[in-house]
Amino acid sequence: MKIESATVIVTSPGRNFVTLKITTSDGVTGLGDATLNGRELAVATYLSEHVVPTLIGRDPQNIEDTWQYLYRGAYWRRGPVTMAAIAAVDMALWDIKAKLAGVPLYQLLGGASRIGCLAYGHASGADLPAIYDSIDEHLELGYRAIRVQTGIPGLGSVYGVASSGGAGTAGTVRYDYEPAQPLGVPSEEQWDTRAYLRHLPTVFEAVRSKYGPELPLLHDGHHRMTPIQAAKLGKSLEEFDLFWLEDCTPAENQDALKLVRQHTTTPLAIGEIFNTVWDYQYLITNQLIDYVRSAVTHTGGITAMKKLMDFAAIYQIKSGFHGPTDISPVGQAAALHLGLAIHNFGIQEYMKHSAAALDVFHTSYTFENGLLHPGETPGLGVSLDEDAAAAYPYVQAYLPVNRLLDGTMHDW
Ligand code: GCO
Ligand code: MG
Repeated sequence: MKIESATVIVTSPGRNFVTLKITTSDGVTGLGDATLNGRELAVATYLSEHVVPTLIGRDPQNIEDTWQYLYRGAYWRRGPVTMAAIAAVDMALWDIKAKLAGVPLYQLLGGASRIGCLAYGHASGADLPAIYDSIDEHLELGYRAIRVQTGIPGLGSVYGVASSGGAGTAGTVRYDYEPAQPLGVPSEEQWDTRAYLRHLPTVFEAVRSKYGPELPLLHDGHHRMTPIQAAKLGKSLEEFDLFWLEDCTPAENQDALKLVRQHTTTPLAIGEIFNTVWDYQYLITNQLIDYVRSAVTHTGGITAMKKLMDFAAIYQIKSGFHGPTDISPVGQAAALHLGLAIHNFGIQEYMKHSAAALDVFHTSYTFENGLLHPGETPGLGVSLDEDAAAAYPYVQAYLPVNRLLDGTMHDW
């Protein structure tokens, strides 16, 4: 059996997605997600110009060899574009292998370790009443764990807070939060870390007292704090028992996380912008994080993430795979098969895709009683309607940028 063709499909049903479709000489097809929010065409071009020509004629069953061929063979290693491209190939080959075996992919990864994957949803609001409404909506949808993001008095639009009527692409669908916008240039948001550090604990105090001690609550700091600020925040949130504080610092200076750890027992989750196990080596071996936040889509696919999670398991570090809507249904399915199979699953981020996206991608995963399950369809369990995809051409969209009140560029 050989790889006969590989095509890159860029479609924008409400937001952009990049999908690789591999077809074998036996007519079996596999799908992989290569979506990199705001930089989609870089990955699409990397795939079509540099990767696809080298795939034709290869044995689709040799997944590890193909992974190493693309990683080592490029000479230029790592980085989000390269690793998203490798991830797409890897997912598509696992999809094919599981279809050939006639089993859902998780069976090839060791079988199910649980009945389903606990999901968390995104609740947000400009103020407490809006946050309560959003949490209530999520609880009604069945979520059993909730991320809470809040507006900050005195600041305009900030990360993580849905604007009413729908933030982001096309402005038609309310995702609870969808950051990339088709504005020609990135929108500009404002930031004031001191105001945030003052306000956030008051929100968690109110939410915790309204919803009681059981509900797992999460929060995303989105890389905005210095280590000492993060330490202070983690400490001030301790009494509200967060499931995790995500991306408290940019984590480029990984040693700095020691300072955060010394000051707080609030669990830390980091890694959505990481793309290889090497980005985690120091954090894992020094036990500076509790959850691995990578997306299967951005970290070299299932092959690489399985190894990364096995490494993390030695240190009792669990998964918290990145799963906002910029991970396509294909990437989300890959995360669910892996999450169902590994022992050290922690939680899965889940925002339902828009109706338009689900018109293009047909999924077999389910969400019931707060748990996601990848379904029993052989392979990844996602198909792509290419005619529907063609009706949604690419729309240039950018993630926002962030400035402090005096105009200084800050981490978004
Ligand atoms: C998350 C992330 C996202 C990112 C987005 C960028 O925790 O889900 O921080 O909201 O901002 O993936 O494209
Ligand atoms: Mg995040």
